[in-house]
Amino acid sequence: MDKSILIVGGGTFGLSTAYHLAKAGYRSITVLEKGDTIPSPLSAGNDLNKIIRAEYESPDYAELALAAMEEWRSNPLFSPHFRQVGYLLGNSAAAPEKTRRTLAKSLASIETNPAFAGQITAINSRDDIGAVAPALDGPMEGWVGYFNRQAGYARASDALRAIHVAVKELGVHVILREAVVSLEYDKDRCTGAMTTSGSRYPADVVILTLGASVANVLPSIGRQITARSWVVAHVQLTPEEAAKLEGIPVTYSRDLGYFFEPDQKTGLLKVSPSGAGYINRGKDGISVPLEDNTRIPDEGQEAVRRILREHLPSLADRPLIKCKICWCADTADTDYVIDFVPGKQGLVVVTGDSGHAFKMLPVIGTWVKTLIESGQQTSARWKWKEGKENEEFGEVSWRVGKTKDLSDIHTVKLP
Ligand code: FSA
Repeated sequence: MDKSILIVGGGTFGLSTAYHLAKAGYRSITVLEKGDTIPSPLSAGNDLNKIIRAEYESPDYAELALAAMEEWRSNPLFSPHFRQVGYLLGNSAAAPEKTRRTLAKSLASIETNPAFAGQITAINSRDDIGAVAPALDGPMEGWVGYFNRQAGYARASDALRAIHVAVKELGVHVILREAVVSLEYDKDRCTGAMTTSGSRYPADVVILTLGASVANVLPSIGRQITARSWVVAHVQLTPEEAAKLEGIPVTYSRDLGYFFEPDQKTGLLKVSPSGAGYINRGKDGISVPLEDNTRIPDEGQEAVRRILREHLPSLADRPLIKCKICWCADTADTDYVIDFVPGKQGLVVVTGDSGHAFKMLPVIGTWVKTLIESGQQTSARWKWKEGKENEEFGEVSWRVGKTKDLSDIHTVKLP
């Protein structure tokens, strides 16, 4: 508790870590955030919505997600930002074998888990869709999957704002506009960090929670973390249109992409195409995020419209607004990396979200606390993955297609 803690990165992982350490009684915690606001423009959590679901092929993650969901439901810090509207997960008629198999595994994993008893409805026909989501008036012919009542979404930016307020109340120093340029060492011990402003932040434990940008500060992690991005777009609804879609489930056609209940305050509806994502490989072969995330691949627009045509055709020709690419820190096996950096003392990484971590916001920090206090990562899956090349790995079971490099394709900035 007397150890001073420096958390580099004020996003989903960083704020959850600060929150749980502060709650546990750590008295000297500083969070450095490069962006000028929280949620930071650089954070993947800076998003209207994120999916909250607990079905995982791996029972371990399912258990963690169920614990997180319990917090989303019952902890007053998180519950105002959670909407348990259910999750309609399936494949369109055109879906490839791969996403059909994934879906079958996902369904099998929850059918046998008592935590989901009575929550799941198989969807085998257009009428079945109408029964659980009557407001979806697109063709969805041949669309099959299931509806999981025990799921929904978080208003992600709102949740980050709330946890930011909470950590400040707990005495955490959150410093904005401070970008770390280098870590400081005394032999093998990490003693703190230096920022672009020339300030030094000494600490007993330095925790890097930099998401997709982590290789900028710790290049040696570049082989196990690949910055990979997906297109996010929104359409503007009128208040009447938004009201009609109030309460629709998070709907994810594995082969096409997903969308959320529109935000009733702003009328914004978020849509995101699936696929294998976009990287930005520099000269050294390591993919790191682009500075500007507001340009999207041309093909992203058509992919968004295709999702709308299939599910909500009256919105399919609307202008797409607030478009961006959202950067994830991908690992080859989609496991997070939560560990001490080998060969260094006092230096921890918490990264590798692999596009499935926001739901864990309420609990991530508890894992980091356990790591720091036990002095080693006992869970094999979250260990530093020395030597594991993060090359082509289209084999992530829920993704289809091939990753593209943004420098090989045309991108566009929409208004
Ligand atoms: O945990 C979740 O259900 C979020 S998946 C959202 C997504 O866009 C993926 O579909 C995509 O493959 C990538 O992992 C980024 O996150």
